[in-house]
Order: sequence, then C-alpha cells, then structure tokens
Amino acid sequence: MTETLQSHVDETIGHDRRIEPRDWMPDGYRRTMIRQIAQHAHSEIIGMQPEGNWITRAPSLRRKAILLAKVQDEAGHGLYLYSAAETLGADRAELTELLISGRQKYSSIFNYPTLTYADVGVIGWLVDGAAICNQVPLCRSSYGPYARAMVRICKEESFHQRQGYELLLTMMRGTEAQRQMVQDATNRFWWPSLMMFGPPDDRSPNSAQSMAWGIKRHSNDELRQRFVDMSVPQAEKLGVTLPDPQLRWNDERGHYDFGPIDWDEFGAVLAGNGPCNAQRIQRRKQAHDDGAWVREAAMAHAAKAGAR
Ligand code: FAQ
Repeated sequence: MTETLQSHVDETIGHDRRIEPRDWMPDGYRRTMIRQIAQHAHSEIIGMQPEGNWITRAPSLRRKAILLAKVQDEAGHGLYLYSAAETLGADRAELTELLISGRQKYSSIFNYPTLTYADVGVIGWLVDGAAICNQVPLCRSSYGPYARAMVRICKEESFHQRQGYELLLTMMRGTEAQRQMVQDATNRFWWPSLMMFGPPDDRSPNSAQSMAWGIKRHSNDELRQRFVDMSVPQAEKLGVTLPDPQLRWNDERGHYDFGPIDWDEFGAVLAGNGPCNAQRIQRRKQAHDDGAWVREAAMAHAAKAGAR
C-alpha cells in the first residue's frame, strides 16, 4: 500500500504537479515542509522588527506610510505561511511556542540592527532582493499551498525591493552625509544578505532531499550566485561600492567571483549569538504575552457562537 502511495507521490513530483493537503505524503516530506514553512513564517514575523524600529522616526509622512504598509505586508506573509503550515497538520500556537523558546529557527538576517534610515532602503534592496531570488523558484515548489502563497508573497516582495531601491536613489542624490549613510548600510548588510541563502552546498544537510522532492528547485550556492550577479549592476547604478575587494567579473564562468563568506559568523548567529537575537525573541515573546487577552476573547466568542 505504502509503495503505491509512494509511487503516486513520485509521479506527481516527476510530472511537476502539486501535492495537496489531502494527498498522502511521506512523513519526511511533511516534516521538511513544516520545518521550512514555519521557519519562513517566523522570519516574516521577526522581520517586522528591524524595520518597525524606524516607523516612529520616518523622515516624512510619505516614507512613514510606505514603511507602515511594508511592515504590514510582512505580517500578512507570516499569516499566509502559518496557514500553509496548518494544512500539514501543524498547530500555529505550537509553532509560536517553538519560535519563542528558541527551538525553531528564523532567518539569520533579522538578527542585525538597523542603525539609520538608510538601513530601511538597504533592507528593501538587498534583503527583499535576496528573498525574491530565493523565493521565486519556490512558486513552483511541489507543495501546493506553499507554492500558491509564494506567488502573492513574491509580488509584494518585488514591490518592497523597488521601494527600497527608490529610497536609496533619493538618498544618493542628497547630501554627502546621506550618501555615506547608504554606503555604511550597504557595508553592514551585504555579507549577511549572502548568508540568507544558507550554508554552502557541501554543508547543506537538507538540500539534496529537498531538491529530490521538488521543494527546492536550486541549490543554496546557485541562488547566492544569481543574487550576486543581479546586485552588482544595481550597486553600480546606485553609486555604492559592495564591500568585497575580490568581487570581479569572471568571463570564463560568466558570473561574478566573490570573496569568502564568514561562516563562523553565520554559525554564531544561528546559535543565538548574533547582535540582536535575544532582543528579537524577547520582543516577540512580549507581543505574544500582551496579545493573550485578544486570543482568549476570540476563543470565548467562537465558543459562544458555536453554542448558538
Ligand atoms: N538563517 O540544509 P540547509 C524574508 C538553517 S524571508 C537561519 O541549507 P534548507 C522576507 C536551515 O533552516 C527570509 N537558518 O536548509 C522579508 C537548516 O536548519 P535545520 C526567510 C538558516 O532548509 C524581507 C540549516 O540551517 N526565507 O526575508 C539559514 O534546505 C524583508 C541547514 O541549512 C525563507 O525562509 C538562514 N539564513 O535551506 C521579511 C525562504 N540558512 O532546520 C522582512 C524559504 C539555512 O535543519 C523584511 N526557506 N538555515 O536545523 C528556504 O528556502 C530554505 O529553508 C533555506 C535553507 C534556503 C533558507
């Protein structure tokens, strides 16, 4: 019986069709999907904090409205993704518990501080840019609800990337101090953005199986290279220098070569020792505790409506 079900799954993946919630799927596939979707959802929710930090200090009403809308979009992405995880039988309250107790990961990038308003622009340009590079192929991921959520998320992330780049272009046309802010933010976010794609292929325990299952379509290094190739001309147009002396076009490979990534720093951030890990989790926990009365009221209302 399991063999027949397994061959149905293999055929579905082989024909590039989607696995849907009611379909049988191998336990490992379900676990991997829950892991990836939950980490992704947590990243969207924790990712609201670094930019949210600047909402009250935006330089104009227009910038404030743009930033508010972006941060709200990230909340929406988190919600679609938690819903997609629920279709696999995950319990959202449990996922939140796993996040705030440090047992489930979220993207390393959100453990870095946002020191100036230029960081808001650089997050849009580089962090959303890296997210798009990584997530566009996930629109064809083999799990239907995840793939469909990614379509909408990618559209919104593309818009975010453009608003970030537009903010930076405006700052680059401003004063020398503003140009320096953009350069400084680029210096701080460039390497952590490259780390968003995950460990190098030869040290990525999940990649091979996830690619065989059609969850991931490209390896971490392939997507990282795509991001570098895409970002270099954007940096040139902007007039900023990417902080990598080894960055140069390689005619033979048809790609940019780039310097070594500090994987020790990545490891430290994943182990909870990045600059803002403790603060991010503490804030999330506080928000969760502060929202307890809303959840209780909603449950009481639902119970009353059910009894009617
Ligand atoms: N940070 O074997 P692999 C965003 C973990 S959303 C933390 O290569 P996999 C939107 C990995 O989970 C950003 N942990 O793993 C936004 C695994 O842990 P485990 C999030 C990382 O899953 C923008 C272990 O290392 N995007 O930015 C990281 O095959 C602006 C071994 O790694 C997604 O989640 C990392 N950077 O590939 C919001 C996209 N990299 O569980 C606000 C979906 C790896 O085995 C503002 N996810 N790890 O202990 C994916 O595409 C994949 O999960 C990867 C990792 C590529 C992240």
